[in-house]
Amino acid sequence: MPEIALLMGSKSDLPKLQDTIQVFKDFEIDFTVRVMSAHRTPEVVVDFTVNAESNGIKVIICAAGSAAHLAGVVAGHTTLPVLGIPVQGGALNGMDALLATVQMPGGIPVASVALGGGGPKNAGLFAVQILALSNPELAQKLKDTRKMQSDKVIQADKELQEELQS
Ligand code: RP5
Repeated sequence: MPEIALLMGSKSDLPKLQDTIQVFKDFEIDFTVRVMSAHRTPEVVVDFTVNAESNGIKVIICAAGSAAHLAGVVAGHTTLPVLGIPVQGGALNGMDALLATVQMPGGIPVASVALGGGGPKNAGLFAVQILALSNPELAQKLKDTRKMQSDKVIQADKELQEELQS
């Protein structure tokens, strides 16, 4: 049963969410990915969200661009943790989506990741970190991944020093 739901406002968002999906694959997490829009299919969004907890979902990630209301609407209908991915693109290149996602009113939290760059990947990792609170095996995998990441940087620095000395 999926514990993470990744919702996107449009199928056109999918290419920007590959890093998020890759995290779930890397950590062997059961996840569901859906297209639903706060504007174009609001009833679908509400129906999915009010049933999410009883369907076993523990974290909901919402990705949307432009007037990005998906994360806010979802957060208004659940007490599950909601992460927002502002999607780059459109006339303002995502600045509108960033502000819409991050500037939530008090009482209805949405944890926004960065616009572009590592944002989509970090949304996936953050969701895994939430699940890891009650899953020691997942917690260990996260620690191992961090260690591999650090090792790569240390190795890159070592190689750079060798290049500079040759
Ligand atoms: C948002 O509008 C979607 O999340 C997408 O980023 C943007 C444009 O959607 P399309 O017109 O490409 O379907 O709701």
